[in-house]
Amino acid sequence: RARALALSSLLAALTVCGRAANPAIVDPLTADPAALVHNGTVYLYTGHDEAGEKHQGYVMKKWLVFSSTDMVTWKAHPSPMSLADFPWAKENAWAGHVVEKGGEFYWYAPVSRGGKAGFAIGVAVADNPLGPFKDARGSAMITNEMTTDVPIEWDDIDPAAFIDDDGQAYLFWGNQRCRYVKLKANMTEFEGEIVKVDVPHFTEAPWVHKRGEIYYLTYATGFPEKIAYATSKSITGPWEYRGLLAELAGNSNTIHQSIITYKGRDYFIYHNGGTPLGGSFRRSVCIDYLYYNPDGTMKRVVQTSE
Ligand code: FUB
Repeated sequence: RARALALSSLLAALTVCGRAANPAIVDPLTADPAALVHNGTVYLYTGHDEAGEKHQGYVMKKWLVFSSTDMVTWKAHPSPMSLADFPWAKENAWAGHVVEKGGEFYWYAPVSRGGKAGFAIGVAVADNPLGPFKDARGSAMITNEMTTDVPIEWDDIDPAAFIDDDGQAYLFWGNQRCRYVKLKANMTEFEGEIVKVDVPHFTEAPWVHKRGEIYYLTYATGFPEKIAYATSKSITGPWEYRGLLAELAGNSNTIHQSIITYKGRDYFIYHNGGTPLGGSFRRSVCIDYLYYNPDGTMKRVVQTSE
């Protein structure tokens, strides 16, 4: 019995990997956080940076999920989805986003189909936030062929879903150009035109949230990236540029933010290259507080290490 108890505490310790400092998760290496608050728990979906210390380029084959009820202690769960779950994908399990609708969890994920086919965005579904998630369509929902005005293979990445107060869901995404499209009620198909979003100096990583009557569109700008934001009275715009929200992330060209409110506090969740062997391709999730001004604008995020 003593041995069994020791083993179970060892297993418990192995699955708890958060800490009250930044980076908040140091092992495994995690990137592109997308947080979801559901039934009193925060689910943190991330990519997994697998590049070796000297490797210059992303090596990302699966996604990870962690959960917390205090934003400090993060429990690691088995990987809920990998490239293999999208048979039409070849590589690059990049920045995804999970939302809940009608008791189902929809994970919008960009993956590369290889070569000129470029990136595409698929959607997987699960009946609980920890998965396992299964390809909901058997094919990509958004493809490079639909957005030929930006002649690069990686412009259809970084999906961010948003469900408005009337239940209508939207998918935002993009690199170099931000776009959105309305989703059908089934969440796995879109309807209507793909619309270009007019915000300045857009690099990638859109994230949309609403607070009170104000819609916020935060996104990466420049390269190395900072985070800028715009506000609107409507999810469909027009968007008013509001300036920078966050500066460069330490030792990483990208920062990829996620914003949530949890237990009365606002959080800015992002990644940096802050572990001893970290860098742009070996990133780690960080968490800092986010503060609003009385007029609804956001204060510049102070990135902390402790
Ligand atoms: O992790 C791969 C890419 O790096 C993401 O899609 C971008 O947002 C940037 O974080």
